[in-house]
Amino acid sequence: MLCGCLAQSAQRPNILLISIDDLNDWVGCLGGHPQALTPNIDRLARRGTLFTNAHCQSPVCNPSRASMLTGRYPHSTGIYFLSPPLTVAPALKNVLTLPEYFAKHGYHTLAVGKIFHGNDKRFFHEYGGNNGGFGPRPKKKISQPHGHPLWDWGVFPDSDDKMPDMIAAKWAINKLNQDHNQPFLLGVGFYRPHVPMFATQEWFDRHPRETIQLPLVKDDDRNDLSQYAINLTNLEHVAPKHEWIKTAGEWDQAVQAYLASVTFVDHCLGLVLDALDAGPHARNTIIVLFSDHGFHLGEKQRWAKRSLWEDGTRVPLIISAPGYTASQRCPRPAELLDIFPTLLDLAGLEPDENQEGQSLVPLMQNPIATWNHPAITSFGPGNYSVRSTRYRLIQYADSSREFYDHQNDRHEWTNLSQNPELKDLITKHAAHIPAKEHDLLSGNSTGHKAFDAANQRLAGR
Ligand SMILES: [Ca+2]
Ligand SMILES: [Ca+2]
Repeated sequence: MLCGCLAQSAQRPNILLISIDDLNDWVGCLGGHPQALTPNIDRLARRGTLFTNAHCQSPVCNPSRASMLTGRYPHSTGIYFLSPPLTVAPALKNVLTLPEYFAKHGYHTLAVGKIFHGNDKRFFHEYGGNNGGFGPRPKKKISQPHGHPLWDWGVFPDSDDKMPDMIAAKWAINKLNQDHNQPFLLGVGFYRPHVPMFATQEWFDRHPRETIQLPLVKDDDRNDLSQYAINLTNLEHVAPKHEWIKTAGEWDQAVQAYLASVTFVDHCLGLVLDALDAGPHARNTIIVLFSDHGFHLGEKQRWAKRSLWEDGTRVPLIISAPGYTASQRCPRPAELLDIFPTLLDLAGLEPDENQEGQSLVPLMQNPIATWNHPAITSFGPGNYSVRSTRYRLIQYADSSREFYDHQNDRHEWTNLSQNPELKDLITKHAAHIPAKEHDLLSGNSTGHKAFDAANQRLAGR
């Protein structure tokens, strides 16, 4: 039995798992911004299936990654926000994370950069370091004097070689050029476009300031939201206020810096893909690319992550595997926690019935197959989004709701939750809101503070 297993494992496909931090749908092939320049993500999409309706399980790094890497929803583990780490969650006590699971089944596991939200080293056989994480910072902020130390944007440093993402790409390239005795799982976790939105002059030159188009924002967009929704997505957040960014004349510069950061990270990805194609593992490697959540750049008069709207939840997700059809676009809802069961399926490993996601292989075989699994995202207990192929329902802890029709309203400007003709459809979506949810594990993070602040206002305190 064991011998058979080992013999099989030698032929299993390698896995290249690429994570990009805080990348929304401003990607050429997703069309989220007309000026997004991502030739390498686009070419990866052409060799596999692009899930055009993919969503995170939480619009915050730590819970999104904890969910994706364990195959469990935040509402099943209590990890809703930036703390605590997944290692302390009682519900995950005996759960193997994705690299640990593959290691147990004969894989050599390696990573560089940010795959987990911290502590990557303990989950992989080999770890190439974070190499400075969010990257070098100038002595004095470039764009603005106030706020969180990471919140800055502009041209910096003077060489790509000083960027952790470039160092990570080179580490990964070296590993891809080597022969391995076992199948490998290689994680490459890029940090940009996460703040600080710094990149060298070259990448800013690809996006000249005078040409920058701002995202479409409707001034009265928030008039059909509950006060709870506005509070939850604004109180106690660390991002700069939209009003400040506008009046300080920084909006176009921040958009330029985000686009430049995305084009830079896309360049790093391209180097890794070139090395894979030129090396010994070109024909037997599955590639998965994802971002951990979306990002607002002014939409709904706010910035950054931590929202249940399309800007907060939609992510790039591309899966390319040997023998599967290339250049496919799948409009069915996909979730990041589907990655784990999908990889088990593609690698020929037994499904793990405790996984809460679905293998996406049926959608790689037929991208428009019937699919009754909407994407569920939460932001603290009681706050859920349910995204189907066409619609999004949001229900907050105060029972207020939003309902959007993406066929006619891709920006989610018109809340249809009070439309009597849609009552049945809304009820159908609401049936997917979890009936049971894990308590919020305690921690000290922006998410905890925003959640507490919104709930205190609700209680009239
Ligand atoms: Ca992130
Ligand atoms: Ca609106």
